[in-house]
Amino acid sequence: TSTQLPNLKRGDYSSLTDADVQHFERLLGAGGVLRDETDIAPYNTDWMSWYRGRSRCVLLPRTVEEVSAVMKHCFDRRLAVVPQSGNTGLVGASVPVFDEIVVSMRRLNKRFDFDPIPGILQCDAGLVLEELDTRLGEFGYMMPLDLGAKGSCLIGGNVATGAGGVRLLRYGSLHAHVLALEVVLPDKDGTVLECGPALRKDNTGFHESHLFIGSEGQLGLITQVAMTAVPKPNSVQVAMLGCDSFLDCCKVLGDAKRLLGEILSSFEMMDSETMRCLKENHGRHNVLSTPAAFNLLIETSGSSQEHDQAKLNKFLESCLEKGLAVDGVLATSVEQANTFWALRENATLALMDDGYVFKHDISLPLKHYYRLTEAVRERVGSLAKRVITYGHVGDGNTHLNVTASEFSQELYDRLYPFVYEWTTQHGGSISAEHGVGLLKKRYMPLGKSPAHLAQYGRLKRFYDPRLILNPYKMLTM
Ligand code: FAD
Ligand code: S2G
Ligand code: ZN
Repeated sequence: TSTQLPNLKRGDYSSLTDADVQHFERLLGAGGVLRDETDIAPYNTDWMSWYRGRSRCVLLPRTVEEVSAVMKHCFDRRLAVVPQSGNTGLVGASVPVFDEIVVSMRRLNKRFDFDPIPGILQCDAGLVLEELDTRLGEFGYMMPLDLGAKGSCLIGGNVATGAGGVRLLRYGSLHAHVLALEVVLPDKDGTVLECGPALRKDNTGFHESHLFIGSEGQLGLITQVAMTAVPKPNSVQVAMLGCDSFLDCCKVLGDAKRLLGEILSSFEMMDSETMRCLKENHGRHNVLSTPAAFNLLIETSGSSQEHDQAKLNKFLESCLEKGLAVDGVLATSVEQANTFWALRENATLALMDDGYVFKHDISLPLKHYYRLTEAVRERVGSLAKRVITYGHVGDGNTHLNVTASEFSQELYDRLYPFVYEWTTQHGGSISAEHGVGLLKKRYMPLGKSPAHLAQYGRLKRFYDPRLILNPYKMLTM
């Protein structure tokens, strides 16, 4: 792979035997065990094709009992395991490094229980995010998170990565919505851990469900999720605004929070390089007639079309009158609103047509948000084809992406560790929502004390005493 693999050597895990395979086939039935190289290939490679593992066995359990029996056997035999859901992760955390067994959750997708009075969902971890959103729509509800991978990612994977996305600004993170999890532990019994009842309030323990949010398959296999859904808004309005400076974007955000208040639901940004890439690679044109250095996508979600449209119109006019924006347009139809969102959602795909992409998912204090882009642009110069930045400005999450026609060690060395050192030196986090995985493992110590890292190591060993879950990633132990 062209992404630098830290010089890893295979741990002292057992190798798969025919006896193991027969045992798994007895547990899961023939359809639950993949051994054919072609069938296994998509489970060995991540979405970005940065990493390629050499797993010789993919298991697809259908029930928590099957997951438990599998983990009991893997513990007994000290077989390394990679939990996998939609395999849309962007840090190399969902695929094997060597011959780890992949335990795919995609067949654990039967249970869907929703109580529309409290708005509480209890479901199998293997349900696709978009399917959940659609099914909740029948009750006038929706999922509190939305991301470009919604058609493939599974809710168990979303919880395991602590996924953010474009609704976080309004509805908060998964920590605000997960009420309880069922998790299978990698121990001698394949313990099924019930992390609490599905209640809005339960103050009787250490709230360990939160430990598994963002745990990246390190601590246990999430098999059931209980979480709150949110009422589907009657009125969704979308506007695009063009700003000449990032400082103006920040002022617009401040005004949006004040003037749009409770109906503000998304505040995304695409810089001019992103718009150029969308046009050149995907033929998608900016909807603003005056091209701007920063293109904001602002969405409101409320209960009254008339009220919300008036509010958003008034807001746009105010930004233009104050000179904070050079151009602005309010979508007048759902189709037009979808065109605006298509710009933001296609940024990821459009930049991949450039060739090799160095991706970033970083949180920064807003005053530094775009300074990172400027510092990287200056540092890499003509080594990069493009330095483009889009992201969830509303919650300080930048997706700085650097493209080149192919992987270049020289460009890699100019970028790393510079990008992550700059980030932590400016009070940021090296991962805002995608996690750490393999991609950022070596930078985990940045901004974290040895005591902090040692604590993570103790927690890991407490839940995974034989270190069989998702080895080689995230933790520097
Ligand atoms: P996988 O990729 O299969 O697994 C992710 C991690 O979770 C791995 O470490 C895996 O071992 C672990 N895991 C998976 N299932 C379980 C389980 N049941 N129990 C325990 N561990 C498990 N992410 C965002 O946060 N915001 C975005 O806006 C966003 N946009 C994206 C857009 C595109 C086009 C793509 C390709 C990805 C995007 N992502 C985004 C990244 C990715 O979609 C998320 O990280 C998502 O939550 C991964 O879910 P998944 O089901 O694909 O999990
Ligand atoms: C997004 C995922 C893709 C990317 O689009 O919000 O989280 O390009 C990202 O990093
Ligand atoms: Zn994102």
